[in-house]
Amino acid sequence: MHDLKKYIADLTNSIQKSLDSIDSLTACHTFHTQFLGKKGSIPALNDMLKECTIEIKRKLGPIIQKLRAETEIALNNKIHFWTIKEQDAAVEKNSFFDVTLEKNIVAKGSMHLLSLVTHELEEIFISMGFAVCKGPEVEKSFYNFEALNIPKDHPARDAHDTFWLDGYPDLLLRTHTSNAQIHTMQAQQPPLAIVSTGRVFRNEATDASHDFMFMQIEALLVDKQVSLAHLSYTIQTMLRNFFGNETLTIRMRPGYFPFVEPGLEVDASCPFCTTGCSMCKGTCWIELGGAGLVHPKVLQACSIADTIYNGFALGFGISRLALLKYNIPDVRLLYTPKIPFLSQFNTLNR
Ligand code: FA5
Repeated sequence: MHDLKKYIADLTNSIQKSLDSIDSLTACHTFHTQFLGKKGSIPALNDMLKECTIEIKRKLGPIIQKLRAETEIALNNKIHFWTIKEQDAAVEKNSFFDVTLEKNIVAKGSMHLLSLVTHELEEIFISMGFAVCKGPEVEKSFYNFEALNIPKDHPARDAHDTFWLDGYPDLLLRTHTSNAQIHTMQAQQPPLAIVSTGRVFRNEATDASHDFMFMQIEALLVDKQVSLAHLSYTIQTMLRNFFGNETLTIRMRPGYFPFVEPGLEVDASCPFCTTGCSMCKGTCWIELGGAGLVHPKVLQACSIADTIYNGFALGFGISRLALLKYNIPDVRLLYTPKIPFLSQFNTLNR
């Protein structure tokens, strides 16, 4: 036990040193192979633990699990940082232009509208003191469902038609960004405030407002005495900043999500019609997302004392926010390779 404990402590130090020395996306991949990959040092710890007594397993199991979760989050943050840094460097490199060329010969690329909107939303949350983190797109069922109080056979799973990975019974493409809540709370004790954006996947038919792959933004705040007033203020600040001086009407109504109690649905009035259209399915309202106070069972699943702490969470569709802000009539247009359509948004690039 003592030997393994010391080994874990040494490994934690060397993980930290390697993390600090990451200086590129390639280094991120090397780090992943060395520590988190199939033959990496962290999965190897589980093999070592298999040989130990139940008592040692009980003591060291959670420590290994925590090390893994913290390492995954730290690596995801590095990947996020280096992706942006390397993209910026590439843009800068290509921004050289030959003054002797005619103006219209130099074709300029730009960031995709969804990336712009994502950065805009992240910046709003950063200004409110939230930290940015990323959750994995290929996920274990535990993080996508069980830890979020959605056990097997729960009817709420029907709303998340899931892409499971062939040959890996426990792996899926995440159906929402709420998995980031669990990774965060396993790695960090409160107070905490994070925002997490990214792609999510659902095996469902597409229409003007639904796609099988879309983007969400998730925010989570855990502290003492958090109330619906804090949540409502955060949603209002987010939407007010995002839409500028909003002309949209926002409504909140009770909603059910197993991982929050009470739960809310947040809708915006349809900007495309006043009497009902295909976008709002005749209701004149477009659903932006869900929110609520974190369910005590979710805090317990992450070993956070629910008698001391509580929190709020929200999850919104980024694609829907983009449609509303830029009057785009069909979500599927965002993934077309139609340059004339996409380049309309070039002027928004900073
Ligand atoms: C969720 O995914 C919850 N995880 C949100 C949440 C987070 C609730 C935290 C409470 C606390 P829902 O399935 O309703 O909830 O999806 C959230 C939003 O994603 C929707 O309101 C909508 O804006 C967007 N969305 C859902 N399905 C699609 C789709 N197929 N295509 C595009 N956007 C979608």
